[in-house]
Amino acid sequence: MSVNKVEILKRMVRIRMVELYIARRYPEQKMRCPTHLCLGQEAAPAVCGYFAGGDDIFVGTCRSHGHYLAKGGNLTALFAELLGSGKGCSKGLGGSMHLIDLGVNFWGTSAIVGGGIPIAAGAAFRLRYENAPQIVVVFLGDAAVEEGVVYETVNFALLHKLPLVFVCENNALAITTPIELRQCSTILHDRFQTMGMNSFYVAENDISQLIEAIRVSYARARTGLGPTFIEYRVSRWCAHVGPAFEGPVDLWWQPPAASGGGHGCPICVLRDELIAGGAIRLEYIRSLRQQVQQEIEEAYRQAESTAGPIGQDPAAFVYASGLACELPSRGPVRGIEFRHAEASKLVNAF
Ligand SMILES: Cc1ncc(C[n+]2csc(CCOP(=O)(O)OP(=O)(O)O)c2C)c(N)n1
Repeated sequence: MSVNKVEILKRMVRIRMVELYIARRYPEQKMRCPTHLCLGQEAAPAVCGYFAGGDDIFVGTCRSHGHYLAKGGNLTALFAELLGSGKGCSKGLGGSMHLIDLGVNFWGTSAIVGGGIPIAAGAAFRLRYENAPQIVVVFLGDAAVEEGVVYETVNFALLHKLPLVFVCENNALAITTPIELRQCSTILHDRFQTMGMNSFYVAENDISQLIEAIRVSYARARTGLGPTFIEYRVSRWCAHVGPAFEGPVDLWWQPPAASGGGHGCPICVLRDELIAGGAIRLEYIRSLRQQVQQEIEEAYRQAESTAGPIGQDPAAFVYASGLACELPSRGPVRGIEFRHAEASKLVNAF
C-alpha cells in the first residue's frame, strides 16, 4: 500500500496551525480551561489518523487537540469546547482536557495520567468479543508508564489478544521533571517485550519509521495478532500547560535554509523530504498555510458566536440516565457453602 506523505504533511500542518492559533488567542482569556498544546508533537496524531478508519476508536490524553482532529473531530466543536460553549464537543463542560466525540469514535481524553488506558482496553475487549474488524489506538505520555494501570492493561491486552495499539509519545518530561529522574531506564518500550509484547522504538522525527511502525501495528491488531506498543521520541515545544513557546514553532513554511534544515521540526523534516523527492514545492506549503488559516479563522468565528455561559445544569451528563439506582434484589444469604463435603470437614480440622 503506497503511503501519501503529502496528506500526512497536510495533517501535521493543520494541527500545528490550530495549536498556534489557540496559543495566540489564549491570552484574551476567553478560553478559561487549562490547555495543553502539542506543538512539536504533531507527527503521531497525523500518522495515526491517516491510517485509521472512521470506525476505529481513539482514546487520548490531556494533550489531545491533535488526536481529536486526527480522528476527524470537528474544528469548530474543538474551539467551542475551549470557549466553554454548549456547542463544544463535550457540551462546553469538559474543556481542553476532556474532549469526547462519539460521532467520530473519539472516546475521550482525561486529566488523569493514564486514565484513558483501561477505557481503551475495555473498548478493545468489546471489539474482540464481537469479532469486529476495528481497532483501538490509545495515546499516552512517558509519565503514564509510571502508572500501574499500564502494566495491568498490557497484561490483559496480551492475554486476550486485544486489537489495541499503545502509542507512547515520549517527550521525556512529566510537567518539568526529566525522565532520567523518574525512570530506571529512559527507553520505555522494551520492558513490555519481556511480557510478550510486540513493540517499536521510533527515533525523534523519523517520520518514515513512524509510518511503518503504525502501519504494521494496525495490521497486527486488525488480523487478530493482538496489541503493540510504540514508543515515539518527541520534543514538547511549549510549557507543560499554557501557550508559552519554547521551541521553533513557526519556521516550517520558510525556505529550508531559513529554518535551519529543520532537523528539530517534524514538519520541516517531512517538508524537506517531499521537496527533495519532487513531490511538492515550497509554494505548495505556502498556499496550504493560507487555506488552513482561513479554515481556522472561520471555525473560530463560528465557535465564538456560540460562546457564552453554559446554559445547562452543570450536573447534567455526570450520571447516565436510565440506569437502575438500586441494587438488584438477591435471594437470602445462606452463609458459607463448601464446594464439596471433604472441604467442610477439613476446614475445622486444625
Ligand atoms: C494520576 C495522576 N498523577 C499525577 C497527575 C499530575 N500530572 C498532570 S500532567 C502530569 C505529567 C504528564 O506527563 P506525560 O504523561 O508524559 O504527558 P505529557 O504532559 O508529557 O504530554 C502529571 C504528573 C495527574 N494528572 N494524574
